Amino acid sequence: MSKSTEFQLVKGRVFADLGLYERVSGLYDGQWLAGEGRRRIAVHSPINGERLAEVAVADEEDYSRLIERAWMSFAEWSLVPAPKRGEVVREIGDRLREYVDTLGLLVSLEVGKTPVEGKGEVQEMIDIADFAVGLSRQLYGKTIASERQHHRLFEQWHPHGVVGVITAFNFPCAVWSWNAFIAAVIGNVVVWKPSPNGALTAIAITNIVNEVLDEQGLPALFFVAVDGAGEIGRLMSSDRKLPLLSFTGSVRTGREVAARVGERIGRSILELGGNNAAIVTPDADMEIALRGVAFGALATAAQRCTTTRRLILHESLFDSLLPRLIEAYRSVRVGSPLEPGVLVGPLISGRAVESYSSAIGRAEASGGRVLVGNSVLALPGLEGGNYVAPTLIDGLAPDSEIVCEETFAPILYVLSYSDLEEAFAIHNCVPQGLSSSIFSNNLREVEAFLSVVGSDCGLANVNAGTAGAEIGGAFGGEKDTGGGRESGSDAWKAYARRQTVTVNYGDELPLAQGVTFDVN
Ligand code: UN1
Repeated sequence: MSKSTEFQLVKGRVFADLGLYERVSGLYDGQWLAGEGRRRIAVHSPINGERLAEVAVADEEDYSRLIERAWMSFAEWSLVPAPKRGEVVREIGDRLREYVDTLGLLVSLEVGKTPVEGKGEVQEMIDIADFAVGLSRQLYGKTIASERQHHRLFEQWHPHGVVGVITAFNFPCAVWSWNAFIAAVIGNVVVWKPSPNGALTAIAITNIVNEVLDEQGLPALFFVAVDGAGEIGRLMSSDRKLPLLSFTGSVRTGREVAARVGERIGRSILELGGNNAAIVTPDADMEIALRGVAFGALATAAQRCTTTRRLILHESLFDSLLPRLIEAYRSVRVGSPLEPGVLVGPLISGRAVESYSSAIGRAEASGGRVLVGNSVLALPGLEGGNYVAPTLIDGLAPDSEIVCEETFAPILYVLSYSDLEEAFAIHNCVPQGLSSSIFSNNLREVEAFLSVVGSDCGLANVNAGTAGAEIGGAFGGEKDTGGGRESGSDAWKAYARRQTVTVNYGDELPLAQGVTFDVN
């Protein structure tokens, strides 16, 4: 079977199963809005450049109506007891279980992940749904000992209202669900602006989750507005009717979003770029280090914000571990994710391929040496796809401009260190602070890495790669990464407003701090 026939077959099966068409609406405000008279954007597969569908996008008027409807839903949903809201999210998680394979394949078609990674992403949604169900019975507030007699002091957590979620192409559904399911059990309603490159996945998910709500006679809670040229994103950032906005994307756009949200004194959760490093010491288990670095640096074609972009290698390992890594880079299969054995799929767009080439050019101009890679690949039968060879570069200064930037492409900078203090200095010298890892079986090295003088990132891994976090922990990073936390642990608190309550049940009015104020 030719690659193109196989692609069409997979597409036909996925579209039929998920109720997608060649022309779809990218606007759900309680119902799918008809595309007539609306602008459309085309969604292309990065696998072969084929047009998957045309999506009708929202304009300003559509957006205002959508926000109005979302607040109407909130009035109803916020009165449902939290454990009951949890039950609804459980039903949603169960429904998603029925679609793991096809949704996973849609992720492959639309953003180029391997099916196992696409499926993993849908699994991540199911996991967070389970987490949110448990959370729906654990939205605890504290009771605090009051200093005044016959007074009760406690705190409670209320939903914000309508929460905006802007997601990137690279995790076209998991990142939305981290926000959406947790926000929903707290009582919020969610408005989603997906990346145009992940629009079909967003549409399919929105269909599935609202179907469950509809069956239960509940109002729509998960709204979606696909954006044509950034205007919906801008409206969301400036909109006081979105008290909280969660944004995942580049540092550059994140700065704009944060400024707009800050201007209106709203709240934001920022999940911006990473520039994650793995330190490998002479005391590492080299098999684990090799696999951990390769997965971290190559999975999802290096288009995760947690991708390993810098390898900080002890100078003694340049003759042993590095040649093995070069060999792994040489032999890893790049191609259509639909083909068995392929580990590295396409980049999302032609522009991403250009940034790959330009980053390598700049690295070479700064004294970098390409050890393997540096080629844009034209693969037979996949002419319209965006394929590049995974690239290793050494010889660069750790603080050189290109090493300090996040390039969303499979380029790994290999940097050398001689003592651990130097490794930490190199590690922490970039502006981003998302994920980090150390490969070592030496307790002292590991604990130093985890101490205050070690990794300055939001995520620290020991003998595990920088990518591939579980949903149970809070996810996010420091410095230019934006400080936001999503997913597990107590990240839910960002989706709620805390209210400190004082109740006087006595027959006097004692004042705090012993203040007296007698008016008669
Ligand atoms: C992202 O790249 O935006 O830890 C999120 C990981 C995934 C999530 C990445 N669970 O790599």
